[in-house]
Amino acid sequence: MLLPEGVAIDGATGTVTPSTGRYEKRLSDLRGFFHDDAALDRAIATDGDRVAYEVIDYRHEDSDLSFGTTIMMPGTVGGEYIITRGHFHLRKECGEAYYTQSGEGLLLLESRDGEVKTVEMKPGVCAFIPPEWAHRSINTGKDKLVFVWFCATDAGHDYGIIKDRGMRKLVVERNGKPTLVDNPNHA
Ligand code: PAN
Ligand code: ZN
Repeated sequence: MLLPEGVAIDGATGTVTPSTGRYEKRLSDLRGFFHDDAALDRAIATDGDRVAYEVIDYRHEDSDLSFGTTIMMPGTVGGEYIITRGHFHLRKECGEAYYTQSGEGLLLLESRDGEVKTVEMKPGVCAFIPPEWAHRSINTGKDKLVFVWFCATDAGHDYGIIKDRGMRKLVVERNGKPTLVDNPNHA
């Protein structure tokens, strides 16, 4: 039987204590997700293959509910702000919530039929991600972007569609400001 417990989440660093797992994605892991792979190669050659984001979870297979944090580094690749891969959930009834703790960003969402929405990510805002909306978070700030996510344990991730087709929109830095533009590679 699972026992109740308090889990400490540091909103500045994103550490989760206790946690059940973690992974990180480096720039090279995001090849095919940014719009400009040549710019990605140049960024890796210049800065090294740095960590783009880290995910820490509190997750028990015997419970329907999981949560954790995502910690995103600042920066751009070919003018595009650092992104997560982005995914649909495999289980079609599964939504999610993203509660931003620190930093600033944009949550980019795209429905199955191609509607695009954004939700501002900043401390105090909990973004509701409905089922059947692909979601990608984007760090548009100068500091780390840290958010807590709450999701069904067995929601599952489908990365294929986003990787193959791309999302319809990109968020790029224009005159120092985040700007939503069409993705020239969208298939
Ligand atoms: C989040 C994401 C996390 C990393 O936990 O998985 O922010 O983003 P990608 O999985 O798109 O690389 C979530 O949405 N879980 O369902
Ligand atoms: Zn998700």
